[in-house]
Amino acid sequence: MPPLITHLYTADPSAHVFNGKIYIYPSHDRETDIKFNDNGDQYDMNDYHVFSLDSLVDPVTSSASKPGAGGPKVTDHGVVLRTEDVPWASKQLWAPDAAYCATTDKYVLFFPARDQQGIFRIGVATGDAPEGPFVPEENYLPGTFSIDPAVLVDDDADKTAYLYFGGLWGGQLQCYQKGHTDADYDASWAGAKEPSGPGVPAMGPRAARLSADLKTLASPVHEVTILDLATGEPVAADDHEKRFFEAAWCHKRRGKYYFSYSTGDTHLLAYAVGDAPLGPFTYAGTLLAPVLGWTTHHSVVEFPVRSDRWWLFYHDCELSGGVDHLRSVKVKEIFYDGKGRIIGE
Ligand code: FUB
Repeated sequence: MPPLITHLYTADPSAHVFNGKIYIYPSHDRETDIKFNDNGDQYDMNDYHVFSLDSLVDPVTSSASKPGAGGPKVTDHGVVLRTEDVPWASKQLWAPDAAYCATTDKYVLFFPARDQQGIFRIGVATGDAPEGPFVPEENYLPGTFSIDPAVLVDDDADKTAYLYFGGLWGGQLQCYQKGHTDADYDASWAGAKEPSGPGVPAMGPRAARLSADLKTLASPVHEVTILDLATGEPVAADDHEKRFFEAAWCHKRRGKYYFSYSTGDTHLLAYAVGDAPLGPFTYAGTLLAPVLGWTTHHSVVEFPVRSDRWWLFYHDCELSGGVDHLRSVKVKEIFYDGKGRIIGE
């Protein structure tokens, strides 16, 4: 597939349909001299752009064969938030997401960044339109930590919203093995370390219910369980082809919740299925094989709404010739079989 956006490097695409259009909330990758390391320091992004598309020309049937030729027309709405706009943030605006809040009639951008102490937190910023601009809160969302926020607004009467987050290694999730408060943060786990060993379960992504205005957590932080289909037990920490690493996403189809994620150092997009927004989810397979580049990160969205056509937004490093921190957003259609399993790779 050709990249959707070729005038900037973009990654970690969170796509949503607002007012009949697709909006993409990606990271904005940039050149840096910072050396590649397992802490992800080279992902040194400092602003966000928002992009929109009126339609998705099917990349399979369109004549598009190279970047910029014949693919869907994408509008760049420009810079919508910068690090220097965010009072609590010091650096590294990583993978964002956004949601519409019916209670306030506002659009809310969720984003991770390091705070002044170098700890990753999740911030919120609000705007009047899906394309922003977004005004950040003075402080990060209380009770949050780590990276990669993703929001599911459920289709119940209250439009209950759930925030998923977390990421291992540079994302610091492994530093919260004792609990979810600042007092539980264990700096001795910082760096490329994670739980391991016979019988040790993988760390789960974190999730919580959001308040009606989407600006605070309305429930305690919960560790999401991903069960191994074969054993019925939580996926093992040493099972790097199945364990959660980062890039949480949750979408709902026909009453089932599909929780998808990156497996990190095995470079897969995996998914698990459950009956409730906070899980448990049972591992069900892979969505995407490894792409060119170390990271993989995505979103899944139905477009047009209620069409049962589903699209995987993802990224790879083809446009930069394989530079891990210079990625480009792509899209392709995905399909389900009669049992609701995603026909993956
Ligand atoms: O873009 C920076 C980080 O790389 C994201 O937060 C991760 O999910 C990975 O894609």
